[in-house]
Amino acid sequence: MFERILIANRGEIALRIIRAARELGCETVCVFSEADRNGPWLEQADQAICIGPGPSAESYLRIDRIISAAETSHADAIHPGYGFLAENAPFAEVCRDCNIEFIGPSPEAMALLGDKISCKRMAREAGTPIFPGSEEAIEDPDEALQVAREIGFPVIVKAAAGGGGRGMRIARNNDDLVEGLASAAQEAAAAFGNGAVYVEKFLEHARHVEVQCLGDKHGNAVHLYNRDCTSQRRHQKLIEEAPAPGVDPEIRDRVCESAAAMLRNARYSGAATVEFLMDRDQHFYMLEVNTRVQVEHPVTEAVTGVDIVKESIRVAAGAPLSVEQHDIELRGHAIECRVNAEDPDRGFMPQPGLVEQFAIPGGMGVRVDTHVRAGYRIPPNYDSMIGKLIVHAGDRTEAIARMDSAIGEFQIGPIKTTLPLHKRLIAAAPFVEHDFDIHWVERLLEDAAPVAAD
Ligand code: MV4
Repeated sequence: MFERILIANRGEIALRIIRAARELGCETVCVFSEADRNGPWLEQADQAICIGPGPSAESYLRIDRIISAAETSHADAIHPGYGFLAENAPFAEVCRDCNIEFIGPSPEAMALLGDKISCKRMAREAGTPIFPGSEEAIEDPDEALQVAREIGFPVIVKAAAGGGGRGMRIARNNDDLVEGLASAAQEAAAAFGNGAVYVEKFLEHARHVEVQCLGDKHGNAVHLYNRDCTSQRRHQKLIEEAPAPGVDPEIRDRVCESAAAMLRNARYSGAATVEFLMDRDQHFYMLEVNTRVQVEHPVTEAVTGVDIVKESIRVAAGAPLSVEQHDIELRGHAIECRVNAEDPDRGFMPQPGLVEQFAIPGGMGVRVDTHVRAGYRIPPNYDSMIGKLIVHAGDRTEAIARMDSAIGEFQIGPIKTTLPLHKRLIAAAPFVEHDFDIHWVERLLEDAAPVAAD
């Protein structure tokens, strides 16, 4: 096992990694920016090293400073968490060159799955369902038009290096397609330094269902079943749950096993999530693979009992997975609400500033992952997520009731948060009946009056 892990992240995920590392007997080193000088999570680390000013580009994204901090503190591993450098293959490569274990996949596996064209090829080979479309990068408009003739409109142009909704264009006719191809390629070249694009069938009404997987360095890969992340706004997830409701067990098992097979073929080590869209008839289509631990990992931990962060550290240290596929069973239902310091009544405007009141809910099946406490000042520099409220119960109906009760207990002020919106969302008919799609929250926000203050 590692002696000392450097955590190249901040906030709730830094705290989550500190807890896992401590349980495994590892010391922890946190790097932090000047804006995070008073971050409560830093008190829990064995050491904290300032690596620069508030802007991420001058601190949490500075590979040179993070590596220097690891070397001076004699850290033998780096956990990247999510965001920042978590899916940066060159960073994983620098770690390897410096003899520091990157807690995550090899740079090769990360690059293979990070490129959506090669990722789709891996899926095809593993029998993971994908959208019909081009198998390689599209070189000219005629190729794109030929693909569209074969699969039919609407189609979507996507950047091989894109993700999270960037570099996409929907095309409903030939003119759209020729235009979208050029603009997507141009945007991708500027944003990612890689202008490669591909074309696939576009699905209008879908649910976002993803499969949590874990791999080790001994050729093993398992899945921890699925999650539904359909409740989102502008590609920002709001509510996640496990398992995904309304998926027949036989279909679920087949898709989950195909996701694990894909990672096994990629010789993948660490935590990964294979994302899918699911249509009304439970047809699945792979979108992309996230090569990191995700924000929503706790709902899977709740229903499987597997500590995903501890497992990610253990496999990086060379241990085999502590679970085999047949050990992993689903128990009950879990829901997570992301608590963002944002005002839903004002276009989700971020609400940095002093948190004066912060009383968290508790009780059976209630988990709060947060780095915040009363007296903490939210810096304006970073993501607005200040915590996650996760509930676990016997079934989905009981989990919704438990979430409603827990939201009622949560008191945060004077800053505005997404909690009052969550209370409304979990009570709304489309959510209760899981008769929803990826646009349902945006539709509800357009239709309804502003959220009342709590
Ligand atoms: C799609 C799609 C429909 N058809 N691909 C958006 C983010 C990126 N991960 C892929 N995305 C989509 N890809 C095909 N072929 C619709 C989306 C999409 C979406 C996907 C998941 C969650 C929210 C979304 C919101 C808008 C569009």
